[in-house]
Amino acid sequence: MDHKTEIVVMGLGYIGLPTASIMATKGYRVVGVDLSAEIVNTINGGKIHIVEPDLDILVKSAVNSGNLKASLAPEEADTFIIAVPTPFAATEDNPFAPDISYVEAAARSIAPFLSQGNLVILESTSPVGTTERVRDIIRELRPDLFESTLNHHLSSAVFIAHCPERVLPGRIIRELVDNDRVIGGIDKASATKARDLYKSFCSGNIFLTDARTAEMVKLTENTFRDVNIALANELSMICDLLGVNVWELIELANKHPRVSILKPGPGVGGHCIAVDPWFIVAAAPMQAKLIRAAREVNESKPHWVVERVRKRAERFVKPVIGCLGLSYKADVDDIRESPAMEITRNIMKLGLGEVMVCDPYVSSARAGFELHDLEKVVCEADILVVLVDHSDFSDVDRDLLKEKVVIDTRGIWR
Ligand code: SAJ
Repeated sequence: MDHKTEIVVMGLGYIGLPTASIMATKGYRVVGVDLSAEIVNTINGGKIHIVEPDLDILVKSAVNSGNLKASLAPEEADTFIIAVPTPFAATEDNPFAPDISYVEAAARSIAPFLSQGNLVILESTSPVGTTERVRDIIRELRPDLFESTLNHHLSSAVFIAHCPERVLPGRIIRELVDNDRVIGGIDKASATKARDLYKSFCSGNIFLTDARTAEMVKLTENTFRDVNIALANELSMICDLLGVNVWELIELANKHPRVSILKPGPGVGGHCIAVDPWFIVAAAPMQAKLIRAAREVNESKPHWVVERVRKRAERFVKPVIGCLGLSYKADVDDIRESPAMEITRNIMKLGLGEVMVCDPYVSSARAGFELHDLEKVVCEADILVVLVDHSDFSDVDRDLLKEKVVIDTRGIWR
């Protein structure tokens, strides 16, 4: 029997691990590559290092089937999928500079293992032009792969495409299969070749385009959401000033058939929506005025919440302030770019009194401070600040809240 690896997935995070596991359960022989020995060992033991519904069962069955193996280094395969982080890194010249160094490093590390006819897919959300950069790196390191292109008039010696992930944390496994996908090839043959692969495990429609358009489509999707959340956040601050209940306002405005306002919150977090719009701003700073303003509104919201807490604490001598939630959104463990984390830390810095924090999804070690049970925080706090709408929080006995100051940034107790 041929045990050759068919797919190498670079990066075993929130996107790479579910993708590698789904493909393995569909029968592909997959090697998942990560820089962390701890992550590699955890996965090879059939366990996971992140919290995502049903991912544990999926990874366990993928590893047990013998089709998924984690490794510290890539190897030869037919297809290489890059699913590594693309954060932004402020520099002196450009405060919104995208950092594509992980993508570049992944391209460099797979280059020695490529053969003609292989397919390279970039799944990471990337600034426009990154897929071309991947091609250039591979061409520089492996000119031999491209020589026959000239000789035989093949459209691609190595097929390279961008297929941006679109899954929603908390629903990743379902959305990986069900969502429509956009695939942008470095050329037509690359897009078609990538479609054939995705068709084997995606039930959604697949739309083909060029790589730059696919990159911009993904950035646009997350920017759309950011701009719309910014409107909700701006309304929440305006309503506070005008004495209008923002939750009722939005509910009623949304009764209009063509109005659909999103929910205000403590700010916008996560590794995607709070980051990706900056890639557009960085690429077109003079044109991206609305996109930048929306980012600034969403970034200002955590400061506004801290200021509200400070004001409401004025009538106490040393209040106990209970902060509920640290993750960037409900029912996930991810604290990357979390406004809840930023707010909690800043409240602690103010030194107004004792700060007690609860998040059922996050450990004290990861938070960097002590966490408490929900019941303890709710009972002991004078001021309760709801920062995340975790399901566990909605059941709190309303009688316990009667004597307390409540700042509910998510509107779960209204
Ligand atoms: N949020 C609000 N109000 C809302 C909706 C969200 O304040 O009405 C906040 C959340 O609390 C969170 C942030 O926005 O802090 C982002 O949460 P989210 O659920 O909107 O999105 P993500 O970051 O978890 O996932 C997004 C998704 N993109 C879109 O919905 C356009 C997902 O499909 C992408 O795959 C993902 O980014 C990604 O990886 O790019």
